[in-house]
Amino acid sequence: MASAAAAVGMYRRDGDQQGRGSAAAAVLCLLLLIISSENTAVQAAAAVYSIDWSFSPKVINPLANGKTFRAGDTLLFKYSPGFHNVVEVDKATYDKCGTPPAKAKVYASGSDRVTLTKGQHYFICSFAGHCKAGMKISIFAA
Ligand SMILES: [Cu+2]
Repeated sequence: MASAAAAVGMYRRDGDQQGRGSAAAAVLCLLLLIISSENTAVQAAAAVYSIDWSFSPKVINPLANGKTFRAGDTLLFKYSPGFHNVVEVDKATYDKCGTPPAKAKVYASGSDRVTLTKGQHYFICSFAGHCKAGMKISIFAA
């Protein structure tokens, strides 16, 4: 911080005390801006995105259009319980709509909340034929 202010001062032709002072103030303002924008980003990350979990699943929340999902965001899968489920699977199972591994997490309430961790996530419905009919979604969280 102090060295950054000095470096800015060095490039000023006059190099007077007032110049150094305002350069330091500018650096301080910049730091405050960076800190406050980081806080805003953290707050924006805690979003809940409802998903219409169907044969053509889509994110209902219009704010999600063109948005990046972030670690900490929650997906809320909405569907009729008993008719579908949500299973988080690996990429291979997702790609071929295979049988989920025994350890795969199964959600079946019809209003399932999944908080995203960083990385790529794969969800399918494991009811016979549903995944192949389109009931699958892959979501990346930054
Ligand atoms: Cu289904």
